Amino acid sequence: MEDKTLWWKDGIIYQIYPRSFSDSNNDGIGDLPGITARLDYLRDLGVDAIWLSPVYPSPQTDFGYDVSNYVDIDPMFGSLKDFDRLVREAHKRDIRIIMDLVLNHTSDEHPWFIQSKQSRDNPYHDWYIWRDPNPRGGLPNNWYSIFGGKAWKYNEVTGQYYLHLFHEKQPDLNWHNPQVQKAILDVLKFWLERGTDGFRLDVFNAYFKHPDLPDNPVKRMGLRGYERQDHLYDGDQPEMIPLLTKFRKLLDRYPKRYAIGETFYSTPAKAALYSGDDRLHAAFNFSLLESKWDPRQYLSAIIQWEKEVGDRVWPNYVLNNHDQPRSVTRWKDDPQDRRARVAATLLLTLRGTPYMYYGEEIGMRDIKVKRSEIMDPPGKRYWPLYKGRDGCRSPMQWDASIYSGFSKSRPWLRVHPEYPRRNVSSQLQDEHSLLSFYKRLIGLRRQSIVLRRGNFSVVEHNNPTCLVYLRSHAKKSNLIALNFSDKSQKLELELTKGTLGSEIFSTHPLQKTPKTLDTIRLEPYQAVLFDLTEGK
Ligand code: TEU
Ligand code: CA
Repeated sequence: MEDKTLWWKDGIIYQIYPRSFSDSNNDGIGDLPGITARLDYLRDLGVDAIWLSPVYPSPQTDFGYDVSNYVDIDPMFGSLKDFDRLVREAHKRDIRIIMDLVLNHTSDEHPWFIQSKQSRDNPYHDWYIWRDPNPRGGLPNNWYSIFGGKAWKYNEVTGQYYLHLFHEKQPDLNWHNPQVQKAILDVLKFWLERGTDGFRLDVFNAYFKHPDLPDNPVKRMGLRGYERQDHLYDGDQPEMIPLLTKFRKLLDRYPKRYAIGETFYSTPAKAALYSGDDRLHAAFNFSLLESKWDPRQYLSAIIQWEKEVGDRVWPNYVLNNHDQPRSVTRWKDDPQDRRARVAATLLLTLRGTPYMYYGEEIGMRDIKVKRSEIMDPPGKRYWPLYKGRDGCRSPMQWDASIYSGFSKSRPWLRVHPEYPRRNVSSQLQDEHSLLSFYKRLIGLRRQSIVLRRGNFSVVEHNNPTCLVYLRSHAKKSNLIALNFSDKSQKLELELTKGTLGSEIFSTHPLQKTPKTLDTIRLEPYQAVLFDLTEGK
């Protein structure tokens, strides 16, 4: 019997950026009823869970990552009733709902902070990180904000500075205060009781700062001040693990719940450290997202991750999210989505939970944003060296009608101009589209224990054009061969000499008859799966 509580091991998780997915009331901003109306699409695509970027009340300075109330829904997105309906309707379709919890900081408009800044003896004062000016009248230490400038903002009323690792409208919570911890555990409970299936924890490993707030060592060059420091004291403190254990104990009181952390300045080692039976189920490793279009880079990222997780931790893989340029835009030069297909095959045949980002399945590209149109705070600050994250957050391209069927009014960000050609509706009708490709691939993964649970092993090291690996489970194994180049390639593998293999999936027309795999010929950008089980 398969253990059904481990849905998150088998499942595919689809990230929705709610502002941009589907707008039900035509105010130009996506919302919860909009998402509910699209659930059949997501079920047919074959995803197992949706991660919703934040939908809580928020001044929207960082588009929801600045929360002013953790236990409600922003009217812009709907109501708690709409949320309950979304959960109900999703569950009917066997889709789970994962909420994004932004707990490193709140909005400065959160009632806790409004209290906190009133006076030094306000009961909420110690809920945030306050410091007197240093004796020479300057900032408490040398820390920077990731979004630009120093991490400290002066408050006249109390004569103190508060810490903000992100925007000054995102003050950092004081996790050393037990009352903060208790209040946040109550937030988790609130959503668990409402039937939420799990959480994505925003920059969780930054919650704790060293209690003495020492200066960070300064290092090499970098665009932002933040990048020119070694982050010894403003993240990854030892208090993190016991806190995660508390979170986990709470989650384990409810059946089948899951939590993944957004590892801030992630490395495979860090992501593995924070995951396990007594801490998070998973922590993000972004090494695929950070790899260049080179099979050796992808392979070494996978090998390193496999080594870190061993069989203690379950891996996860990400090609896209709301903070980085979309994969097809990063790779450039992919007019026929050939790279997109190779990468999709990789994502969906690796050992680990695949994460998808809305629109990835139709190959959405980033929009170009003019300076006057920039919405994202770090983009405003660093233009033109860094243009911010608006590019990957454009409205979902549903069909060829006005505003791509996302809304009947002008959306908050521009729709990508290629939407009349690239949209869900047209790709659903075309069996050769990227969307149809994703659906077939997801379908294959869903019914294959080898792909979902099998071991991973490398077949070819140091191949500059092809990525080749094996997935095996019990007596079954699949060989996966991906040609990253626009030339055909020939593989002569020790491992498959004299072995019979039958193609079970390919970007190219399937060769039905099994053949010996003494040499494997790959067409340009071909991705192919062989079943090695028969004929052995
Ligand atoms: O992101 C962490 C983060 O700061 C980076 O991914 C950042 O977006 C990148 O360096 C570009 O500046 C999380 C959320 O995913 C992000 O959307 C939020 O803005 C941030 O935390 C603050 O909550
Ligand atoms: Ca709306």
